[in-house]
Amino acid sequence: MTQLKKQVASTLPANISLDWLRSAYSHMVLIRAFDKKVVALQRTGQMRTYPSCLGQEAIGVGIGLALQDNDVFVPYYRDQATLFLRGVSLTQIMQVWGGDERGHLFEGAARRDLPLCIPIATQMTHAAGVAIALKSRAEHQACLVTCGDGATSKGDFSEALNLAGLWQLPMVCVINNNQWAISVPLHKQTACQTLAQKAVAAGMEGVQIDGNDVAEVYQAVDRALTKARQGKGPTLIEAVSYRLSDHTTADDATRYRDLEQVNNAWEREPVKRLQSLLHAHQGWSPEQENALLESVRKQVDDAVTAYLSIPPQPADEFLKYQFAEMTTPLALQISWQHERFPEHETSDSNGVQKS
Ligand SMILES: Cc1ncc(C[n+]2csc(CCOP(=O)(O)OP(=O)(O)O)c2C)c(N)n1
Ligand SMILES: [Mg+2]
Repeated sequence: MTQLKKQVASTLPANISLDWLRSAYSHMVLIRAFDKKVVALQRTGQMRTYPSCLGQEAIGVGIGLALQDNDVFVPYYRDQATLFLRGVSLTQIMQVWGGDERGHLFEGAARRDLPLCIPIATQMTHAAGVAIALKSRAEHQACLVTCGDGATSKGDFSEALNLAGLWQLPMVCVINNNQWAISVPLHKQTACQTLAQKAVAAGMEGVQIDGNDVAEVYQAVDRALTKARQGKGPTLIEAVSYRLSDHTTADDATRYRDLEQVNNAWEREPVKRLQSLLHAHQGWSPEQENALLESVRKQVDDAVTAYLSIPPQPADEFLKYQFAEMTTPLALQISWQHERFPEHETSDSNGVQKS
C-alpha cells in the first residue's frame, strides 16, 4: 500500500511548474467551496441526496487536467471536479443532484461524455463499449472511466477490465480508493493487497498512486491516456485517498468509523497539502489566497442563484425519454397524470414546456 505523504516534498514534482500547481490549487479550492455549499443546500431542503467529494479534489482535478477534449469521460457520482473541468457548469452539477436530468445536457469537451452513473460499476462496461468504438473508428483518443474501491468487487468491473486487456482497448480506469464503500472498509472488501493488482488478471498495466497528490494523479493519468491514444493498451490506476465526508448526505459516518482515523486522514488532505507546497516554494501569498477565496465565493454564489432560479422540470418529463416513439402505456400514464394533476406544468410530446 502506498504510504500517503503527510509532509510536503521539498522539491517540486518533475516537469510540473509553479504556475501549473497554482492553477490546480485554484480548481481544488473552488470545488471544495462548491461541495460545502451543496451540502448546506441539502441541509436546508434545497438539494436532494448529494455525495460529497471532500478529500477527493486531487483525483478529480488531476484527471480533469489530463483529459483532452476529444477523449471520452465516463464518470461515477463523486466526479464533480472532473466534470467541472470538462466544461459542465456548477449550476448543471447542482441540477443533476437536485433531480433535474436537464443538467446532463453536457456541451463542449463533455459533449461525448456519459452521464453520472449511480448503479455501482455499470459504467465500467459502458466505458469498454466506448473504447471499442474509439478503437474501431481509429480515433486515437482514449476513454477514461472512474469507480470507487467498492465497485472493484462487482462483476462488471472484472468483465470490463478483462475485455479491455484482451482487446487492448484505449481505456484508462481510475479507481478512487477512498477506503470506504458506505460503511464497508477496504479490508472487508477484498483480500487483495492492492486494488492495482487486479490489473494483472486482466493482462494490463496496473499502478497505485497517491490520490492526495494532484501532480502525481495528473502525471499517472496523462501517461496512461497518452499510451491509450497511441494504441498501446489500457491501464488501471488505483488512486489512494480517503473519504473525509459522510458517504452521502443520507449517511452518518460517525456510526461506523473512528474519529481518530478521520483526524489522521485530515492531516494528509489534498488541498492543504498543495497549499503548503506552494508556500514552501514562495509560490503563494496571503493576498493571492484572499483573492482566490473571494473569486471562488462569487462563482459559487452565482451558480447557486442560477440553480435556484431554474423553473422546475415539467412533471411528465421522466416518462418521455425511454423510447424514440411514445408507447401507448406511457402515453396513457401521461394523460392520467394531466387529468389528476392539472395544476402541474406539462410539456408537449417533444419535451417542450407548455405555458
Ligand atoms: C448496483 C448497485 N448496488 C448497490 C448500490 C448502493 N450503493 C451506493 S454507493 C455504494 C458504495 C460504493 O462504494 P465505492 O465503490 O467505494 O464508491 P464511493 O462511494 O466510496 O466513492 C453502494 C453499495 C448501488 N448504487 N448500485
Ligand atoms: Mg469508496
